Amino acid sequence: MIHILDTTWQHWIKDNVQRGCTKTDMLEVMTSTGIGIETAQFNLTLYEASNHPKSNIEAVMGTFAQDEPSRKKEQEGSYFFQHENSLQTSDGQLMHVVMRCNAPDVVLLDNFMSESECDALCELSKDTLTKSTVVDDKTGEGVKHEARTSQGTYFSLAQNSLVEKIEARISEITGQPTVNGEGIQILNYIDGGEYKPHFDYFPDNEGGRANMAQGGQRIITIIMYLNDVAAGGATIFPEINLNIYPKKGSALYFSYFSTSGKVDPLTLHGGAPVIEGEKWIATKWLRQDAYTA
Ligand code: PD2
Ligand code: ZN
Repeated sequence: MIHILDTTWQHWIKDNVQRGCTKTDMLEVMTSTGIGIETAQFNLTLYEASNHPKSNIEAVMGTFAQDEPSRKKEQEGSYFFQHENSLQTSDGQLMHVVMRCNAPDVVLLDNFMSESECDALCELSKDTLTKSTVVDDKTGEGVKHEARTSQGTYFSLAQNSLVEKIEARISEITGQPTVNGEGIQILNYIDGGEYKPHFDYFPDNEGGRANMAQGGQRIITIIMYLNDVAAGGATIFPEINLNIYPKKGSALYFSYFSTSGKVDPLTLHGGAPVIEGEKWIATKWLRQDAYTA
């Protein structure tokens, strides 16, 4: 039967790959000690796969010898959805985990919000929409840019009872205090409106550091889909070839900041152009610490 070899062998494979040994030579040594050929081949393939930069296999492997601590270990505890297929927040909202990816840390929940909550958020914001901005590299201020062609508006924390309820729900599913959240942002995309791929965490430049002076780095994003979109408008993760299509009431969670302070470039993401109809979302960005701007 094929099996995963113990850590001594895993280190042996790693050392020999790094020394430049050929697969054939390694297989010969391994089989000469009594390891079956299929197990030997399997473990070499597993080593290759678990060391690929975009690998998710280390989460399954766990023990495989790596130079860096595994992503999975770094992210443990960073989210709430370790084992649940569904969860109910204390306000009675029952949601289902539709999809989960460990590296990067991405979770899709349906029924995060009711249809009437989605409609109310759109209704409350439709008269205050202005052109969306991106963070300027130098000043850290919001500036208009062709990469982001939506219009939007912000709610302040607990601005009304609905916003307060949604913020409490977000706090429960992320395990983060509500004061660590930036205000909920409502975005509306029409006619080809898009948000080109970007990172939600701040870059290590002047503008980024100005933004991090209060509240620290962004660590988690929640995108809540407030309507169904006739065509286009997916949230895309080009590094992992993942597309999430808007579904009214569902919420997309992703985190990108490890306990050791590293950000995760695999969370590069964007909003694909809306082809037909319009797209409404609510976005919440969570910081490391309390944020009061
Ligand atoms: O509209 C989206 O799907 C989208 C894509 C990327 C929203 C954001 N980023 C965001 O609000 O950060
Ligand atoms: Zn984003």
